[in-house]
Amino acid sequence: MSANLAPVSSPTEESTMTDGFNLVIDALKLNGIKTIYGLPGIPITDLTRKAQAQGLRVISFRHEQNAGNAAAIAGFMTGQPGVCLTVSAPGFLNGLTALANATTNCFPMILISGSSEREIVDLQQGDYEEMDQVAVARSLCKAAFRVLHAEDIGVGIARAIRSAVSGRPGGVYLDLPAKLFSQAMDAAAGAASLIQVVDPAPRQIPAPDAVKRALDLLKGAKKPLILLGKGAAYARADADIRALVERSGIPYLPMSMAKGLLPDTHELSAAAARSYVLPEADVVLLVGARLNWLLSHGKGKTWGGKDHKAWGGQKFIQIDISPTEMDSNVRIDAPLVGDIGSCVSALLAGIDAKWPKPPAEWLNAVFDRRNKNVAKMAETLAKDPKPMNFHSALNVVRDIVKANPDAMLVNEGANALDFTRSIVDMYKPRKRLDVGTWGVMGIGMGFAVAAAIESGEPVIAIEGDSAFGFSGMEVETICRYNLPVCVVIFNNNGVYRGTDQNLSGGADVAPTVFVKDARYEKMMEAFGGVGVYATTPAELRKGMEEAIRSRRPTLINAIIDETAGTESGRITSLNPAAAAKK
Ligand code: ADP
Ligand code: TPW
Repeated sequence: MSANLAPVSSPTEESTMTDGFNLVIDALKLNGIKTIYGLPGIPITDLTRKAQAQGLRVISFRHEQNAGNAAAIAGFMTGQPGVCLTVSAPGFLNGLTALANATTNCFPMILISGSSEREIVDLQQGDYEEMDQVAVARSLCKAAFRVLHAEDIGVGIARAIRSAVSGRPGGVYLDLPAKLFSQAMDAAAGAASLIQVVDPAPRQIPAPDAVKRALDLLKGAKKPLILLGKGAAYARADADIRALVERSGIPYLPMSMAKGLLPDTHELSAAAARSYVLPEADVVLLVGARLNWLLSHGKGKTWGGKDHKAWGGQKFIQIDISPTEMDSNVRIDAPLVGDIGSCVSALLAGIDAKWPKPPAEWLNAVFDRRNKNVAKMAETLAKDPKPMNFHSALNVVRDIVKANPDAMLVNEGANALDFTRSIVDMYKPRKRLDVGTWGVMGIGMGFAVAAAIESGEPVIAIEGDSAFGFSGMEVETICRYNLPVCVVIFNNNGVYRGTDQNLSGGADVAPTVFVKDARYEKMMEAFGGVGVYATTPAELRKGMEEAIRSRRPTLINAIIDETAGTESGRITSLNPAAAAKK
């Protein structure tokens, strides 16, 4: 270690001074942060070096958006804010998409960015990478702070942590101008200025009358349904949520990232009867799920309404930590505001052995429908078409995940997303990580890296070929850190599929079409990982089994029928032109 990198955080006889670099690192460590996801450059290169020298793990990416996505999903997985570190203006902007996405998904994350000199930025005198970053970030995150003096670093980091994890979690921006890092101060005073945040995400206990209102409504239901969202997964109230479902005997539906909160094979799962239960249910208990577009805003035909805007007649009970979420789309008859752990345990206290199970008529109708759909799907999965299609490929992934329930599953694409979500069962909480509330492409490799780092488990990333392209360069990162990531690209030669024609008849291919038979597996080989070209389910299975066994970075180029995909996957309702073509 060179002299200028020696830790000076703990005062010794020789060193009674500290500086901004060390105070930032000490403040993060004091608050249990173990990993920084980032990309070095002016003015934070030394911060990354010193952080590594002082025991933080620094995971360096090839693009800040991927580092940001890694930090965001680390926040979801651990409940602690994930930290992303970027350079000024362009690096900051690259990280900002991930910060906004984290906020949209309620993932706790802190984007720390170096920035240029305030005096020059504010007079717009044209500094290196000049930008008023706090002003830009503010509208895209929960909170944005700037620290100008070394003695305020402790407060700045404490505020960032609290803002990220308390209440509804989200993204926080922390601006650290270049000059801050070299500011020296007395080491003892510096240490005293740091704050170890006490109870960063305080429980929020629901009001007893709100609990009673919810229980009364639920008890009177003839066709009750529980809807679990990713907030329920985030809340880590796994045992109580399971008890709520099992003791009440109410069928439940998991949203995408809530899959596995109870095993998808659970007898009360209504996942395979979604289009039946949503319009039929009379009382719906939402647990950490918003009535946003993913749930058709709680109204319209999906919910049995007579047209796309009409209320379907359901009554809603909603558990959420954010009071203003209530009534955001339809009336919430029984709002239950508080943290999910406290709310669910309060409900459980009222659900005793005498609790009336839902009418058998409802349960039979739901499970008949589900069992029929499961049987139909089993038939489709058993087919072995040539070329391989989404179903025959996912039949393999489904088996591999079943055999490796601790593995993390990352998933993005359109068809590659929708089919994986419905075909691949999850068995444990917080194992499925995907495009979330925005349906954003580009989370793949960032999520995969963080999933491996934070869990230590093998990671399977099921990627559309278009989706993969947004973060594909991070296969180098995966190889560099030798992470047990198996990327499976469902390669159908384009966005959604590979068969579109140029309507002008000109020489350019259609906007959705890629190079045919692209050899993505060679990208992994280029950096020392394992590449597999798979045209059959057997080859795919062999490649995946070997990847999980060896824990070596692996990329499987799974060749899928290029006619197999539907435009926009299953959200054609938002793409009227594609819907008309169906
Ligand atoms: P999904 O997309 O799975 O339906 P959403 O992201 O729409 O889920 O909803 C998650 C909800 O969970 C948000 O409204 C958020 O406020 C809420 N939430 C997150 N963590 C908690 C918690 N610990 N307690 C209560 N609500 C929470
Ligand atoms: C940041 C729009 C939604 S899905 C998709 C795009 C480009 C790719 C679908 O093709 P893919 O999957 O991945 O090959 P498949 O299985 O259907 O063939 N930019 C961003 N986010 C989104 N959602 C888009 C564009 C989009």
